[in-house]
Order: sequence, then C-alpha cells, then structure tokens
Amino acid sequence: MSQATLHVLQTCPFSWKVRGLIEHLGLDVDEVQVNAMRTKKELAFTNGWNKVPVFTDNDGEVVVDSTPIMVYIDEKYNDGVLSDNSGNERYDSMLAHVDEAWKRATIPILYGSLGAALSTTRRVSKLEKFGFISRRLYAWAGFPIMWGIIARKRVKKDGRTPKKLWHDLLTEYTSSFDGHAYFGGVEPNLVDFAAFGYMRSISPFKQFKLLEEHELGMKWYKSMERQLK
Ligand SMILES: N[C@@H](CCC(=O)N[C@@H](CS)C(=O)NCC(=O)O)C(=O)O
Repeated sequence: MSQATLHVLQTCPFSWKVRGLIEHLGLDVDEVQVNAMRTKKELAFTNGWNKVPVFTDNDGEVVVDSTPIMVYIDEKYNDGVLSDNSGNERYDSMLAHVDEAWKRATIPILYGSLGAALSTTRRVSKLEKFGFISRRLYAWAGFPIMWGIIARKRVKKDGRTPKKLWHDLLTEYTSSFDGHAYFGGVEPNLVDFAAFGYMRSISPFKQFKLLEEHELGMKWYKSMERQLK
C-alpha cells in the first residue's frame, strides 16, 4: 500500500471536480501540484496522457481523465453509490451535458473581456506553480493570448454574455431537480459533483460574483459546499 495522490493544476476545472469528490468522501489523498510549464515532464508516468488531474490509488494504479477518475473513486471507495444511476438516460445525458457545456463556459467567464482576462491571468500566475521567470511571463503575456484568441471567439459565437451563459446553465440545471435539493435527489450524485467542480473552479476569481447572483444556483452550490468534509 502506498499513499494515494492526485496530480493537479491549482486552477484547472477538471482537477476541481475530483478534488470535491475526494473532500466529500474524506479520503486521504495527497495533492501534488504540477508546474504549469512542465506538465509533460512531471506527468511522464501517464504514458502520453500528460494532462491533469491524474489519480494514483494506494495500489499504484494510475487513472486519468476527470469523469472516469470520479467513477473509479466512487466505485473503489464508496460502493459506487454516487454513480448508481449510471446507464439511466436522465443521468447519462446530464453528465455528458455538464462535461460539455459547463466545461465550455469556464473560459468565457474567466477571459471573455480584456479586464477579466487580465485579472484572471494575474491570479492564475499567483496560484499556479511556475518558475520565477515563467510566472512573470505568463502574467503579462498569457492574458492577451487567452483573451484575444480563445475567449473572444467563443463569446462571439455563443452570442450571450458569459454571465447570461452561466445563468442559463444554472437555471436549466436547477430546473431538473424535480423539487429536490440536488440533481441526484435528496442526496447529491456524481453529476452534482461534476457540475459543482466546474462552478467551484471559478470561485478563486472575482468573476464568481456574477454567478453568485443566480439565487437557485447558489442555493444548490452552498448545499454542495456543506457536503465537503
Ligand atoms: N478531459 C480531461 C481534460 C484535462 C485537461 O485538459 N487538463 C488541462 C488543465 S485544465 C491540462 O492538463 N492541460 C495540460 C496540457 O494539455 O498539456 C479531464 O476531464 O480530465
């Protein structure tokens, strides 16, 4: 038996998904923060995957890709309780939707305007592990790249402001609860933890206040926070 680890980038939304589940289950897992400029080298043990998060369990088994990692952890340490509804149409389609639409919504809210991109990049440069020079390079050169190339294109294509996009996602999500507190019903399930991870990844940044204006979304978010140990 060895110590279980989770390789992460501090601000990576996919890492936040797995982190939340680990906190919920109260598992003893060491987080290893990867240097953002050295992912390939530091994740060489993943045989070419080279992305975070990477989970290594107590037996040394390496699992990659956030949703499969969540399913693996739930099955191995929690009797599969959270993914009990897997195979059911409502569950499968919402999980696929969250992994596609919520994932795509993270870049616009963080980098969708010049001001947002500048403040996000500075914050990322503080939170992530970088070398001395690359931290400064990233803080000043990173934002025009994210803003100019990726985020602006995405915002334009969608046609909604990043705030409206998030509010629409939260309205759609919370409307699917059938009167319960969670998508999973009385208790959250794996879909709730996946969605929560994407939303929580915005929480270190000041744009999170735009999401806080969604009343039902925040009610759900706060209940999810109470699920953490
Ligand atoms: N589908 C993967 C995506 C993981 C991913 O794209 N991670 C990013 C950070 S947020 C990464 O490690 N990028 C480094 C690289 O692509 O070199 C998951 O859900 O885990």
